[in-house]
Amino acid sequence: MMTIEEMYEFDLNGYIVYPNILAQEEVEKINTIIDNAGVGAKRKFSFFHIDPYFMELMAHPRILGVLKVMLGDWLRFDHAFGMEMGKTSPIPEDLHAGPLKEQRAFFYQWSNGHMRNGLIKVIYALNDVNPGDGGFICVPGSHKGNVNYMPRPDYHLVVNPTLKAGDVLIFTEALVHGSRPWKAEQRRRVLIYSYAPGCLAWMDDEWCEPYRMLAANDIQKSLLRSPHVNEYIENPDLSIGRWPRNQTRPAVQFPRDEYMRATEAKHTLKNIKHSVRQVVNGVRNLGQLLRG
Ligand SMILES: O=C(O)CCC(=O)C(=O)O
Repeated sequence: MMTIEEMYEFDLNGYIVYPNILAQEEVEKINTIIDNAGVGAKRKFSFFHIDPYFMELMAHPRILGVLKVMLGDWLRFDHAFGMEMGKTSPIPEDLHAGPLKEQRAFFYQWSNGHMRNGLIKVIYALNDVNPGDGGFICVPGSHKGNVNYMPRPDYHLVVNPTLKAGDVLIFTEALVHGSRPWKAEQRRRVLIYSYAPGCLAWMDDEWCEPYRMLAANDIQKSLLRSPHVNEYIENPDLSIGRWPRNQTRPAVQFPRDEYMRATEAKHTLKNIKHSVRQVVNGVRNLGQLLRG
């Protein structure tokens, strides 16, 4: 659900911040998972394979309520990635997207009293963003622009929204947006989940394929379905992923592909190395104890 004030704000700006969606303990938990998995050191990183928590986040009930208003009940998950930046990271300053780019796939429209978007991105902030820190930037209102002009990142109308760790910033890809180099001492880390109307895809469907086997419930499975039009009846009473009465969901076997096998092998190797290190340390400590 979105309140009328939230819809007004999103319609005006093309983005909206929902504060405190994640509690501080959840933020700490996510940061610890990412630190322990050692994936966050890259500027852009994948995270679904490291912990089931990230699938739960894909189907965050409060955020899904908002997405249903923005994309319709038949919405689907499209792709996700994490981003990490430090003060010295070589981040090129950029602005991209907008309603006139990419074959106009990033549309923002209203019809029949409903809002519709071609692609929505949900940014989970995992640290505070104070004024001037950098990170996400955008041109508010540009999702409704009609003039084919891409401003430079230092353009006077560009904003760099401030956030608290645990806040969620949702924007339409029709918004002209991008990144600014990170200036704060503390590193920047975000998780970005993208969603599309059920019949559309931005990313090649193969992207979701390895993750389908990780879905733990019907809502997660349904969000990971491939893009298609179906005889799904838009009905606000149906929760996402529920199929209309008299229609049963086909049983789909999600194949384990090379990616998942490679990921699992990498993790098994890491665990073995960890166990070996523990044994070596144990033997070393025992030796010291016996000698001392
Ligand atoms: O958060 C950022 O730094 C930019 C994200 C972005 O440009 C995107 O998701 O398309």
